[in-house]
Amino acid sequence: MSPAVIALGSNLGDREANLRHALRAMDALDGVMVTAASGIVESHAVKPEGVDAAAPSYLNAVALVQSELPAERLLDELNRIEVESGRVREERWGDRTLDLDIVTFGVLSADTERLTLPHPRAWQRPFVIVPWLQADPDATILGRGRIDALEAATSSEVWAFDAAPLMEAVHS
Ligand code: A4P
Ligand code: MG
Repeated sequence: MSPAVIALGSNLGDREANLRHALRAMDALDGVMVTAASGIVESHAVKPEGVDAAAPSYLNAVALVQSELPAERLLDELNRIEVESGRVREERWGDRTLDLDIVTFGVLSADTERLTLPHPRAWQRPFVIVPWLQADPDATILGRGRIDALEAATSSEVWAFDAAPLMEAVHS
C-alpha cells in the first residue's frame, strides 16, 4: 500500500457532481481506498497566458488515498474515470469536466513521458495546496518541505465553495 494524494478539478458541466462521482469511482477501484477528502474550493481558470476570469471557474478538491496499484496503473485508472466523465482533451489547460492528477505517490520521484512525481506545478498552485492542507495539515511535498509554509497556502485566489462533505460521496 502506498499513500497517494490526488488533485481533482472540474470547470464544465455539473462541477460538484463531477467531483463527487470521481471520488466514488476512485474508491470503487480494486486496490484503491479513499481515506480523506478536502472541502471544495473555487477559483478562476488558470490558462497558459494567465488567469482567465472569463472562462468557467473551477471547483477543486484533494483526496488522500491508499493504493495497492503502482503509480502508472493508478494513472491509467484515473484517466479512464476522466474519460467516463466526458473529458475531451483539446488544448493545454483547456476547460474540462474532470481532471485527476497524482500530486504525490508515497516518496516516489518520477520523470517519464507519462508521469512526473511529485506533480511539477502542484506546489505553486493555491487550488491544490489550499484543499490539500484541509485534508492533511501536516503534509509535505518532496523537495519543497511542509506545504503550510508555501506561498500558495495563504493565497486569496481560491475561495470556499459551500457543499456537503465530499466523503459522503464515498460512504453513501
Ligand atoms: N502527467 C505527468 N505527470 C502526471 C501526474 N503526476 N498526474 C501527464 C497526472 N498526469 C500526469 O495531462 C497532461 C499529461 O500529463 C498527461 O498525458 C499525463 O500523462 P492532461 O490531464 O491530459 O492535461 P492537463 O491537465 O491540461 O495538463 P497539465 O499540464 O497536467 O495541467 P495542469 O498543470 O494540471 O493544469 N485552473 C484552476 N483554477 N484549477 C485547475 O484545476 N487545472 C489546470 C491544468 C489548468 N488551470 C486550472 C486547473
Ligand atoms: Mg491532468
